Amino acid sequence: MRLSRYFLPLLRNDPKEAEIVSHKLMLRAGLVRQSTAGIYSWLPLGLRVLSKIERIVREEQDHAGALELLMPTIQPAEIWRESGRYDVYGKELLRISDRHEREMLYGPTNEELITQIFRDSVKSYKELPRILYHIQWKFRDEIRPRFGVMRGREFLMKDSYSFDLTVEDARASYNKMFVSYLRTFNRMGLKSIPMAAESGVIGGDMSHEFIILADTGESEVFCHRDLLKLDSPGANVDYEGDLSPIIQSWTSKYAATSEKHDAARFAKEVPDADRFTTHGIEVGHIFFFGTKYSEPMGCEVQGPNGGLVPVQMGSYGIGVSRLVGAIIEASHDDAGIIWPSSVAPFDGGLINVKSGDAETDKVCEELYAKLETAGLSVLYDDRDDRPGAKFAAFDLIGLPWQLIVGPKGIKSGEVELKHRATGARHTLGFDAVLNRLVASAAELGREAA
Ligand code: 5CA
Repeated sequence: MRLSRYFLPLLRNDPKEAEIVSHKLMLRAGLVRQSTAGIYSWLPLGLRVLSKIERIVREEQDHAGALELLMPTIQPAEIWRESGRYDVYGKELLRISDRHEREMLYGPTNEELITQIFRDSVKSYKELPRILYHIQWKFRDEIRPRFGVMRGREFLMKDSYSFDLTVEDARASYNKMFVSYLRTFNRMGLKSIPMAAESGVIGGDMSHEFIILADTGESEVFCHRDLLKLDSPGANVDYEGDLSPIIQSWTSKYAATSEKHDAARFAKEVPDADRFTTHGIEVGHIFFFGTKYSEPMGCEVQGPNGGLVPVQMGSYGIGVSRLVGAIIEASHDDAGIIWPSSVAPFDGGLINVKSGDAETDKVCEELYAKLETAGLSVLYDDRDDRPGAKFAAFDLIGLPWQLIVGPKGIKSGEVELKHRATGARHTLGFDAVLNRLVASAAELGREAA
């Protein structure tokens, strides 16, 4: 993509309305613009990140055996009356009425709708277990939307729902989602720690929040240091096998957000040197709630003995749009964002230090064409601007590498490759730089597999 033809409105200064670093950087780097409180438009660069996150979430859901569908944003009030949540949900629920005065709502979550779909279609235990998911916009009329996309009113969520015959089977589904979450966040370059949680308005008696660590995160977290050293399950994890040893390794050590923190237990269970206190951001939340919805809504299947049994259910959410902010909180410096390669909007940037100089333009055009042909996505700064302004812009938007091409280097057949995360610079010949970048892209592809 040529920057001269792109839409990238950068801001020089920190916008006043932004309190936290990710919100500031998302506005400054031209990722989003606020439409009204807690509601954002995604500009081209931001949308590329959102789509990449969505893709990783989808791949890991599919890998765990979940099936994608798509439910609408608008739901009828009746099914929420059936579950009993229409009145309980309070002002966070955006209630709407259509031209026939029929009561509707903008979905804040989808337990009711998926339960309705399932009960109308599945009659026998032989069609269980199933996990269904979608990635869809939600609306919650938060009393205090803040921190940009981290706590929006309209936000993109991946929500999955599991259906099982027995509590034991439901636990196996829960474990599948648990493991897939560890993999999902790990692929985004994040350290996530599952923590026992309250289930609140969703209900149920088994629940974990997935918290990613970031010094600037909203919640205070307390955990055993050993959890930081645990590896995420590999791509070869067998989702049909027994996942409980993995769950065990992640849940046997102390970890709690301030809401559930028990200072006395922390002191007793965790030796002094292993106590770790930091901040974190909730990027996922999983729930097992048994028959909380299936019973009142009559979602029953014929069991092995012929009688009707309500299905055992769980739900599993990931804050897809929140993750864009959360990743920035976890990965930035004074100059701007540092995208992990797997979610970066472009693989890298190509900076023409002297646009308009025939020789420099020619080398840049050639490198650009070759990189694109090799399958890399490159943001090519072909604008007529000061080199300093270009460097600052690329540090701000945080692509993993910058290829800097100027007349001086060209004379000796060389260009400079800057690694955004470390600041390391290498001077390389044209072919060497191409080989290196193509090899690193291939490496990333292998990691994802
Ligand atoms: N039905 C369940 C699971 S599908 C549910 O709604 N869970 S939740 O309320 O915990 O939301 C799931 C995830 O969505 C959260 O972990 C969080 O990452 C994200 N999320 C929740 N509220 C917001 C919000 N206001 N803005 C941005 N992301 C949010």
